Amino acid sequence: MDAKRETFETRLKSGAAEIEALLEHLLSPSVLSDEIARPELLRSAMHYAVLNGGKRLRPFLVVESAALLGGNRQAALRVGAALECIHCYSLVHDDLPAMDDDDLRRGKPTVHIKFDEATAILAGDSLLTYAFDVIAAPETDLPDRAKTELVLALARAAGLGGMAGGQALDLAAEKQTPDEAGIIRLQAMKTGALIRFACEAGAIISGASSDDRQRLRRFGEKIGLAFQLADDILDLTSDTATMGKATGKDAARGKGTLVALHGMEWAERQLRQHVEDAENLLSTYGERAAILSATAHFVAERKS
Ligand code: GRG
Repeated sequence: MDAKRETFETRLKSGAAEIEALLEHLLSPSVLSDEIARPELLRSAMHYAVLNGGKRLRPFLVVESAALLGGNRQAALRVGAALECIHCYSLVHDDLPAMDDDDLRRGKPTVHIKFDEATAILAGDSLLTYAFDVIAAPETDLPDRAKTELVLALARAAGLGGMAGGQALDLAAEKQTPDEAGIIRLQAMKTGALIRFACEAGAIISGASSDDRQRLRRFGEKIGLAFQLADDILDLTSDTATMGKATGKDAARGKGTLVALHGMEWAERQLRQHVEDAENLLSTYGERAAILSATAHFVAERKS
């Protein structure tokens, strides 16, 4: 492995450990002020949904984007943990019988299999709500203005006009395959919006200029495109053991993806282009952006 890649992987691993320690604390049985009680079955389902492996890519992007622009690291970790709660909620709900109906996630039984469907729905609901709690809480050491901006941006990324809306379009696409523009929009909403938020959040946390915020946002968009394209390629080329979830489902359902539309060679070329575009957006920061550049490569070259 080359040295750059090794530095990146070490940093991703130590970042994941830090986020997991914080998530462990946030999802402990200790009741917070103004909470009445934490029902144990629901709490343990949330804990299982979140602390079950996972690359922790989104929190890593929040922390590293904030680091690039001089933001408060502890605050970035809390915003990253909040974002991971939303990501994990989306996976729990996506795996439900009414949606993708999957038994395996991150190599383990999905939440509705391990617990039951009602608990999985409530675990997802509570993780979604908790994300906004974690950002707004006094322990997140940021000016109120930054917290409001983060809450607004995260709500827009996760809701009707973002991830949840993208999931609705995805379900509709099983009945009628969208055209290329439709596929791109669906993917930008379903997968891209949270990744874009992760990068933009680093700029908000740092109180960065609007130029920096815009650049980080566009970087997030590019790696969101790369992430989805890589996911579509992996769905065709990888296996359940490596991915920790079912593969080949898109093709089996005849689902419209850009890979299905243009072929593998095009997809790989396009993937390289997204990484190059993402790196070019960071050129103004020079070596300071080396970790974010390496993240763009990782997103495109990941094996799971
Ligand atoms: C149910 C509201 C709602 C939304 C679901 C994210 C999502 C929308 C569905 C997941 C289905 C899926 C496989 C999407 C492709 C991209 C994706 C989110 C992959 C999983 O993310 P990783 O690779 O997973 O970052 P880990 O396990 O590493 O966190």
